[in-house]
Amino acid sequence: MAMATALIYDEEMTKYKLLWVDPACKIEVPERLTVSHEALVRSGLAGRCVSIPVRAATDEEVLLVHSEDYLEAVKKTPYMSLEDLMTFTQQYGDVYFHPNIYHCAKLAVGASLQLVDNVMTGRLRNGMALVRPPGHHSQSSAANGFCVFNNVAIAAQYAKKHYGVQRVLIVDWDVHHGQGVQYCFEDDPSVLYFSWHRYEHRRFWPNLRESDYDSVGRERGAGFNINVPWNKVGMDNSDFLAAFFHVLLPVAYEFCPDLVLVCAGFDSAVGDPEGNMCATPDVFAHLTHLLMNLAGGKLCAVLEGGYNLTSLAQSVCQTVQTLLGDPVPQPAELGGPCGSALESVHCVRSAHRRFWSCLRHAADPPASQLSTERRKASGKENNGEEGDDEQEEETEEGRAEQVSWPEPPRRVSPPVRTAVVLPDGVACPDGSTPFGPQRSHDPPTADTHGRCIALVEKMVKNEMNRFNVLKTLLVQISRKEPEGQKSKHRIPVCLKEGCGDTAGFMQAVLGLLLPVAYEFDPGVVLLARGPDSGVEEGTWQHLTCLLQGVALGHTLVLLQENERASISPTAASLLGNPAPSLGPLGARLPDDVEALERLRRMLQAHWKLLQTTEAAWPSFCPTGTAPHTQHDPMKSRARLVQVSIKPVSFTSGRVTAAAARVDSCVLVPRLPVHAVTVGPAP
Ligand code: Q9C
Ligand code: ZN
Repeated sequence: MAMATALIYDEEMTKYKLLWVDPACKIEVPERLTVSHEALVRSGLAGRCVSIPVRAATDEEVLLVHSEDYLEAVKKTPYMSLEDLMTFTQQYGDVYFHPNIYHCAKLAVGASLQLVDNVMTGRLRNGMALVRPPGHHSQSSAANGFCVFNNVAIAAQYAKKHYGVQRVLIVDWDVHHGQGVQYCFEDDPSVLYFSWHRYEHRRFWPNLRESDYDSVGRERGAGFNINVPWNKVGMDNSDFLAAFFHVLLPVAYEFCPDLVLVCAGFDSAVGDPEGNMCATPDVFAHLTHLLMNLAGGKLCAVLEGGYNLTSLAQSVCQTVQTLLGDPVPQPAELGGPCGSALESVHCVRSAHRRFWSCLRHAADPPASQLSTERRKASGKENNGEEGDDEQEEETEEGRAEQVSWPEPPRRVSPPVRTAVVLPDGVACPDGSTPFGPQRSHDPPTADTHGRCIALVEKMVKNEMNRFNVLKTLLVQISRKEPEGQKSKHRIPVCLKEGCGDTAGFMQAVLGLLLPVAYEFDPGVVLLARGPDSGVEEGTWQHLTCLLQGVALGHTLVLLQENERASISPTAASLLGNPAPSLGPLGARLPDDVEALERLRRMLQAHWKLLQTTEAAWPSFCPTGTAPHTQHDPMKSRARLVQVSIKPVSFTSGRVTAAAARVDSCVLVPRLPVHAVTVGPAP
């Protein structure tokens, strides 16, 4: 049971709605909840979750965030006449009351707390609560933006109070700024709040100065409030992933939360009339996956917005299926972030570089900061395009809802997740399946090379990538100097103190390896660990887990013969178990941060997901190579990306253990690694 996923839902929360005409509120409908839940039931996902009953939050719990006066005022709403409800509503912004909303709001808080209880006690691994009303806009003494009580903020305070949680990470991927959450924790260093939001230089609701990137938190909480304002609509998967790779994930790993709460709004997905963004529903599988190994896997997602019922239901399914541990879909076409997204990322990184060691070498604030300020001040550059406000809204809304996108491909839930080929005398790790000759008359070690090749073939046949071309990402971890020519397809990364330096290692994984891996979009990942690599077991597990975000999880891991103690932890990671928390990461060595930053800047001309600034950097052309300016996997002859963290070359290494996710984990006695190279070498 410890690995199970909670689903919390109660039909009662569909039993309130807007009772009068209000164009600002008409999108917040009960069907948001019913379509989401029905999609989970229809897809069989609900049946795989543990269903936890909701409960009503107590006054004491609501008061963890809200004032007594406000609670008492809301308590009276069930007895108000329609006219009184309308009057009561008018003191707040973009929200409506209904005789049953107070009851539902208490259930929404209670559902969030049930989730925290089950995850914090270890009864369940993670979970999602489908709730109405949402919470992240509501404040100590105010309802706002369809929100009555701040579900997630209360959950964070509750976790601190009842479980002694020292650090909570709140990730708000809703397209609106959860200003209520920001106000609640602005001066609190124990809660790190990250929010991206449609901002458009303050022209978008809730039009607050404090939603901009320079609101970093106050006093002891300085550095613990991270705002990524989107100043244009149409942000897509690349833009969202860039914010994760270059802002959220490095900081989150450095912060090392004991619990991750997600303000899971899906109005940032394509088709949503509020967000007008272009991210496809499957991006939420990746956002979820990338967060799932923080806090030892303790992740609670609580529904916030999401107003396109089709997009909402698909996005909820992607999130829940990922929480359940199924392999994540192939990341859709990642063309790299747009200039406006990069400007935002650049601004956030420089605003936060004095607080976080991982950002210390972020670029200086952009020169264009001035233009940003100017645009904000004048607010005029859109003149001529913008007509009557109301009309604009209507057209925009209509446009968004007509957008169509392909239904996300059906995700597999493989019967065999991890197969192993083991050397003699090694027991099969729990949950894995032996691969290769298993009958007693088969020679035990006879053809391990053949078995490895057979395994790769099996993985490849299972799921060809969409180009029907096998692209291999080879990640080699070693203590030796790299050999051979550097190129966009051969990237040696050297750390001063080797792979044993967890902070530096994770910096390289999050800021370099993952963006390249996602953009490369391989069909299979080959992860090979050389002799005495020095990488800590837990760090290795994070690497193994994170790399399963690409190639539909097809990962072939090769371990050294004499490192048998690593077999079980590696198999566990391949099976989808959460990696252990690494502890707050200490300061990275300044030399390493600088070297990695330099490498990132050199490579960003070729790998757009490595970009962190909108400025055009001088193109880097390593001697003797002619990099393609345009990354076209069909035209590119080289199909092998080799990212080597602390130099490599295995020619002399004898490999024993190999493990592959989705149909495979091989332990191959005596296989020289270079023989396993799949596809043409560069
Ligand atoms: N075009 C949440 O997503 N503004 N709240 C409506 C109508 C209010 C969003 C303007 C949006 C509130 C939880
Ligand atoms: Zn929202």
